[in-house]
Amino acid sequence: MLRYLTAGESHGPTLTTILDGIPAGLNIQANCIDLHLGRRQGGYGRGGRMGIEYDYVIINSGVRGGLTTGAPVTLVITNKDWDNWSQVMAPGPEADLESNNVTRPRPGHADLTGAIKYGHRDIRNVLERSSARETAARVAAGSVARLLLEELGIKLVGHVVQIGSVRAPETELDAEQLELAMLRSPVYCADAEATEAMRKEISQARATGDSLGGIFEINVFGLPVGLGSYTQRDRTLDGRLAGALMSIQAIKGVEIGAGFAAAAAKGSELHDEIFYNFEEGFYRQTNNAGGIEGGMSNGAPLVLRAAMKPIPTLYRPLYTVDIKTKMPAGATVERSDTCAVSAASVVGEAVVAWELAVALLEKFGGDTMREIKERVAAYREYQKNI
Ligand code: EPS
Repeated sequence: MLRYLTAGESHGPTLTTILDGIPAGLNIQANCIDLHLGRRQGGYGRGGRMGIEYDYVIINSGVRGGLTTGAPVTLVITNKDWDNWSQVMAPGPEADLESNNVTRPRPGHADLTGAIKYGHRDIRNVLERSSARETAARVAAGSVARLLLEELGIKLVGHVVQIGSVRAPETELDAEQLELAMLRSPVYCADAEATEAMRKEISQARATGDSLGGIFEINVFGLPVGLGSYTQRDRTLDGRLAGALMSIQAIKGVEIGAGFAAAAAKGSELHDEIFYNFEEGFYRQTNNAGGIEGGMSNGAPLVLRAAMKPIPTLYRPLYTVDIKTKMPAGATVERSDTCAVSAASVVGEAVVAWELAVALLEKFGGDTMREIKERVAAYREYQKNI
C-alpha cells in the first residue's frame, strides 16, 4: 500500500516526508526531485520567501546507490529561513512566544477557523502549518511517484490556463510540445500571447497590493485502461484525483474533461464515440470525458483542471477582527506572493502523480519495478487485443 505523510512548519527547521510502499529497484536521483522543487519555487508573481529558499532534497532512508530498497523513503527539505525564526519557533521553553504573534486573522486563510479549532490564541500556530510552504514536501513525494510512472511510459504535464481575467486558448499540442511551451513561459502557460497578458495582470495586482488566482490544467499521457474502479465510491479514480487536487492550499474547484461545461451540453454532443483499429485497438476521436469513464482511466489522456483562489494575504489588507481585543482591524500582512498559480500547477502534477501511482500499484501489485514493468507491458498488449 502506497502512502505518505508530511511534517514541518513554514519557519521550522525542515519539511519532512516519509513515503511507505515504494517498490524496490526504482531509480531515484535527488536532482530529479530538486528539478520539480525548483519549478515549484518559480513563476512570475512569487514572493520574497522564494528569494531566501533554494529547495533541495536530502534522501535519508530507503534508497541505496540510487535505487529504492522497498524500505520507507524519507525526504527532508531544510528551511533556510529557520535561521531568522529559530527563537520564535523553538520547540523548547526558550521559545519567544511574544514577538511575531498573530491576532488579526486574514479573511480566506485558515487563521480564524484554525485558531478556534485548535484553541490557539496566537494564530502563528495555525499559519505555520497551513502555509503553502508545506506543498514543497508534497512535491518531493509526488516527484518520486512521477519517476515510477515515467519508468512505465506515463508522462505528466501541468500548465497554467488562466490567471486573473486572462484565459489561454485551448491547445492541441502533444505531450512533448506542451511541456516545452510551458517551460518557456515565466508563468508556465503554453501560449506566448496569454503569457504576456498574464504577466501584465500580475504586475498590476502587485502594484496595487492585491493578489490573483487562476486555473491550471494537468494532462497525463500513456495511462493503461482500468486504473480505479466503479465498484466502490472510494475506488473511483476521478474521486481520488479531485480530492487530491482540492486538498492543495487555495484550490476551490476541480474539473475533469469538459467539467462544468458538460452540464449545459447535450448527450449526443458530449460523449466520446468509440472506434477501433488494429494499430491502436479501441480509441476515441474526442476526449470530453477527460480520460476517465465510470471512475476508471479509459486510455485517453487525463485532463484535469483546478481553480485557485487569489492568495488571502494582501498588502492592502481586508477588514478583520482582532481575536484578542475583539475590535475591528486590518488583517495581518504576512510576506506572500502576488500570484502562485504557476507553483500550484507543479503541486498539482505531484498530487496527481501520487494518486496515479497508488491506483497503478493497486491494479498491478508488485514489490519490485521489474515485476511491475513486466505486468504493465503484458496488460498493454492485452488491452489492445481484447
Ligand atoms: C510559500 C511560503 C510562504 C509564503 C507563501 C508561499 O513563506 P513565508 O510565509 O515565509 O513568506 O511566501 O505562502 C503563502 C502565501 C500562504 O498564504 O501560505 C511557499 O513556499 O510556497
